[in-house]
Amino acid sequence: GMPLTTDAKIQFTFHKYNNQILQGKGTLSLQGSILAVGEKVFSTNGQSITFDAFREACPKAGGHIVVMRSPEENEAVASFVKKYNMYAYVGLTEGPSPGDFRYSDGTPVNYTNWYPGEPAGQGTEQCVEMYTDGRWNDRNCLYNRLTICEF
Ligand code: MAN
Ligand code: CA
Repeated sequence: GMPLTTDAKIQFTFHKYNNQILQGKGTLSLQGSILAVGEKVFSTNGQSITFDAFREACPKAGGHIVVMRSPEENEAVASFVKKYNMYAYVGLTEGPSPGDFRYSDGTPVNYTNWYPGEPAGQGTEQCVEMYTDGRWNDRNCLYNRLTICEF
C-alpha cells in the first residue's frame, strides 16, 4: 500500500511501546509485585535486608527508597508489609537533632503516620520501620527489613 508518513510512523511506534508498558504493568500488578498509586509505582522483591543494603538496592534497580507522602501511598506500602508479614524500613532517617526525621535529601517531612508515642528513641533509633498496620516506629538501622522501592 501507500508508504507511511513520518507522523504515522511515530504514532505507530508510540502505540507499540505504550502497549508494551501496559502489558508489563498489568503482568506485574497481577503477580502482586507492583502497586501503582497516582504517578508512583511501589515494588517489592519480598527480600529483607539491612538499611545500608536497602539504600543501595533501590538505585541499583533504577528507583528510590520508598517514601510515603499521603495516606493512599502509605496504604499501598502497608499492603506489602502485611502481605509478606515483614516490617519494612522507609526512606526517613533522624537528623542531627533528636526526633527530627527527614527524607534522605534532607527535606522535612510533610506526611507522617507514627505509632502513638513514637518517635521515642531520641537519637538512639535513627531509622524508621513500618508495622503491619501501616504505622511507623523509629528503630535501630541494623535489623533486616522488607525491601520496598518506588519508581
Ligand atoms: C518498643 C518501643 C519502640 C522501640 C522498640 C525497640 O517496641 O519502645 O519505640 O523502637 O521497642 O525495641
Ligand atoms: Ca521507637
